[in-house]
Amino acid sequence: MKNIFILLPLILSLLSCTSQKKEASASVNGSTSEAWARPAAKGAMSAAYFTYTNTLDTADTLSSLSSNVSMMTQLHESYMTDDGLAGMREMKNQVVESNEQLVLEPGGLHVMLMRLTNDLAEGDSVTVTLNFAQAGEVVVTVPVKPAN
Ligand SMILES: [Cu+2]
Repeated sequence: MKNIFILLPLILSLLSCTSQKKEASASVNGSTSEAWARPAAKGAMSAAYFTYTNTLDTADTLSSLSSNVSMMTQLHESYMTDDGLAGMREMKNQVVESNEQLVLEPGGLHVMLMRLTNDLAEGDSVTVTLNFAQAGEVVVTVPVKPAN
C-alpha cells in the first residue's frame, strides 16, 4: 500500500510534464518567434518573416517549404547586385547549425509566398510548413500585418 502512495505523485507529475510540453510549441525539435507576413493580393507575392531556432544537438537542413496560401513557396535571400540593384535568389537546402537561429527578416532571408491563392489582409493568418531533414515538419502560424 505504501508504494502506491509514493508512486501516485510521481505519475501525476509525469503526466503534467508531458501535457505542458505539447502545449509549449507546435514543434518539439525547434521553436519560432515573432512571425508576420506582408498583406498582398491574390495571384501576387507575399513574404513571411520569423526566427526559427534549431534546438537539436545536430545541424539541420531546410529541404523544402509549403504554405496553405501559395502555389509556390521558397526560401529567398535578398541581396544587392554589383549595380546597386536589389535582387532575390532562392536558397536551397539552407543549413541551420545546432542551437543556431534561422532569422527571416526584411532585407535578408525570407519565406517567399508566390502565386497567392487568396488575398492576404491584416488580421488573416497563414500557415507555413518547413520540412527539415532532422526536425521533420515544422508548422508556423504567421499573422498578416503591414510592415512597421
Ligand atoms: Cu523573395
